[in-house]
Amino acid sequence: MIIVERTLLIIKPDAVERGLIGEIISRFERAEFAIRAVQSAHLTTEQAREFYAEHEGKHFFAGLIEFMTSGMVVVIAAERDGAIQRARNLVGDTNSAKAAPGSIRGDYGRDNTANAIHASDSPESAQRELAFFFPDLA
Ligand code: FUP
Repeated sequence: MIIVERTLLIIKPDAVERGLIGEIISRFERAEFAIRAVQSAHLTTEQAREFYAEHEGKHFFAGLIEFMTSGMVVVIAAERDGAIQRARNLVGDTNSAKAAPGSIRGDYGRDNTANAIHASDSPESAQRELAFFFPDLA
């Protein structure tokens, strides 16, 4: 049985600023994801802190919030079977320097923080993150 799954992607400020929205969305479309919702946003500090609440208290938290609120982002609900793990594979390692060539972070990320894209890391995270940005999505 094919289980269609949704995941939440965020094209981060570094990638938006460099004109990579189309390129990144194309990678997901070529990988047979269906784009179900897209929204551009400039996150407030409150939104970024809530979205990344699990990282509060970590050494990189302040820098992460500063970066995520530094410019426009594009938030995407993307769907296909195995969407969460498949998206993580396309995205690559958190640390762009370690991410495989051909992965989005490997090709476009700068470091551990400015790493081009977010993708939900589990079904629980996907559910929470999709509800956070797209509460009306069926
Ligand atoms: P990921 O799921 O790959 O985005 O990675 P994490 O959930 O571990 O981290 C979430 C975000 O925190 C990363 F995308 C960027 C930021 N981060 C840092 O800024 N420095 C670090 O050392 C680790 C993570």
